Amino acid sequence: MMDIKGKFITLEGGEGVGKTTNVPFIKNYLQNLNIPVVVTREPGGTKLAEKIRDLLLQSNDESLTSHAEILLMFAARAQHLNHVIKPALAEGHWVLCDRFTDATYAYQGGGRGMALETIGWLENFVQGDLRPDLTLLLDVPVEIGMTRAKNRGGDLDRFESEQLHFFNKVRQVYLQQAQQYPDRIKIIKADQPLDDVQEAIIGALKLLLL
Ligand code: T5A
Repeated sequence: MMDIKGKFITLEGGEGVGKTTNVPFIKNYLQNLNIPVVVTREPGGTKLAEKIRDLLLQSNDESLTSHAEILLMFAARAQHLNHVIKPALAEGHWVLCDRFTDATYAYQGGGRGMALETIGWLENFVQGDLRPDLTLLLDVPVEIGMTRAKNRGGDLDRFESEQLHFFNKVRQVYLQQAQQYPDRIKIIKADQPLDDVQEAIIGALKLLLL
């Protein structure tokens, strides 16, 4: 069993909640405390896992089944865990990951309706007992997140093209997860000015620094 020395932080939330915006802020905050940080994302984070990301996010003529979708998510995660996350943690780096397995519960479980027990089985199979030390769940009403994501411009990916109903289920499962794991998952109210969001993020990070 690998000796884990660094801390594993994940950022979660629906579309357009501000995860990508806050990644550099968290990285700088930790680096200013002399903590070495590896920033990464899911799906993706390795060469092969980024190829899987393309398969997952692009729309294709051949529809992707929900079984294929979840297996690809965990295939990418297996690569990412073994080639990036676990080695970094073992070296004492902190890992900051934009989305992780809570996204699978929310999107494939909530959005697609896959049984949460099945996801739990895959989680144990691929991750063993590795779980994030802290998950920052940026939460905004779905309509606000979708408007922010659309206003950012560019084409919508395969998930962003889903409807309101899908994203409401995604948000509902995220909030359920937070209720189930209150020590690990901290809800950050993200429909407020960025300065206030970042103050709340620092408050949650300080829990890891005690
Ligand atoms: N997925 C992923 C699964 O289905 N299962 C899984 O297991 C995993 C890991 C990946 C997709 O894959 C799915 C979920 C996703 O659909 P992604 O690359 O993570 O996609 O991208 P998105 O979630 O689509 O992320 P977005 O880029 O849409 O949202 P972010 O990063 O949360 O939002 P961000 O930071 O780009 O901000 C959006 C806009 O809002 C503004 C920003 O400036 C930006 O313009 N903004 C604010 N505006 C006002 N007030 C604030 N406080 C603001 N904060 C940000």
